[in-house]
Amino acid sequence: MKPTLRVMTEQPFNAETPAEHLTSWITPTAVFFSRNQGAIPARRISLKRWRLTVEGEVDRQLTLTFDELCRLPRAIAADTLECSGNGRSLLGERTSGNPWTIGGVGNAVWAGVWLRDVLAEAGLKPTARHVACEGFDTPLGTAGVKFIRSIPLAKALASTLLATEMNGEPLPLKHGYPLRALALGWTGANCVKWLSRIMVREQPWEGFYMDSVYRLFPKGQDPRSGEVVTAIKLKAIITRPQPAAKIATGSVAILGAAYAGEADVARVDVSTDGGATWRPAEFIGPHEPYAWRQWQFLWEARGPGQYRIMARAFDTEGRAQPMEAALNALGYGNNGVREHAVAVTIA
Ligand SMILES: Nc1nc2c(c(=O)[nH]1)N[C@H]1C(S)=C(S)[C@@H](COP(=O)(O)O)O[C@H]1N2
Ligand SMILES: [Mo]
Repeated sequence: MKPTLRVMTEQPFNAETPAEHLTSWITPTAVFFSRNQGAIPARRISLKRWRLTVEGEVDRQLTLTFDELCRLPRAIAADTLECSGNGRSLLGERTSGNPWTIGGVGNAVWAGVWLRDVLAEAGLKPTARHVACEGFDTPLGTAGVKFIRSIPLAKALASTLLATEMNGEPLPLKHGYPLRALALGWTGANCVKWLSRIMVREQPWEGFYMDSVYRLFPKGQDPRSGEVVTAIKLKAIITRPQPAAKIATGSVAILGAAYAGEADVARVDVSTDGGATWRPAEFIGPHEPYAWRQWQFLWEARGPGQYRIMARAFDTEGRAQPMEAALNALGYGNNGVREHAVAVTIA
């Protein structure tokens, strides 16, 4: 059977990964979630025509060809990418936006060059504080606002990859071919696809995608009163069994993943009785910075009945995943535990 995404909107194309495809450490590229504010370019740009410009608070403005970019030292990093709105439909309160369940997240191994090496070629002026990235995708809608986002210079220098490859292949068209930014451990909105222009600035970029959305503010307040969404929050998800699955009594492997953005997941606890008692899960597979950890919990399901299984993550800095996420007007960052509750019928 051909793997498929759960499509939420066709135009722009927004689709999430079904939970059964979140069980491997690397999310297969074919089912990796897709989130777009504008139109995915119709075809791959020719690499001969493609250029990356670097401008603003730099000593030398640069215009790099693809070959010139690829001559910089090669960088490889795993990174779990999550859309800021992931989990929105599982919030207690309704907020507008794409109705993600748990599949607005995926892990891949990305390769390319470090943004810091590109910035070093251009040379930073002492006034440089923020790095704005612009993609060449065409906006949808009458306002025609381009997807431009800036990140603080410190993040750009410390841990931001410019990726030309995803899981060992050229970046697929819908994930930003031929180049995308990846602020490692930060939400998708900080990871501009189809990257063509880098603007080094004194101030953050101002515009719709910086000031009106991707901010955490209470309903009815000015978006600008809220913080810009940056790092991905601590969260555990259950990938198997599916909600409302029917399973026979006996040994049941509960599978899941847990991620912590820039932090490291230290432990995942699992409850099979709706949160009354908890026991630690066991980690399986690779353990890399910025990447999720897969885990399993072997459960002896003895009697028939309804069970509520839950998972909760803890990081190495002593933080616990909240039982309920803090609410904000746009429903970002739902990392509450309740969304992982599933009803299991024992046959
Ligand atoms: N140029 C451009 N970059 C973009 C976007 C976009 O619409 N245009 N969407 C952002 C958002 S909100 C997310 S969650 C990620 C999604 O990346 P993916 O489609 O590769 O999964 O891309 C980000 N980068
Ligand atoms: Mo996103």
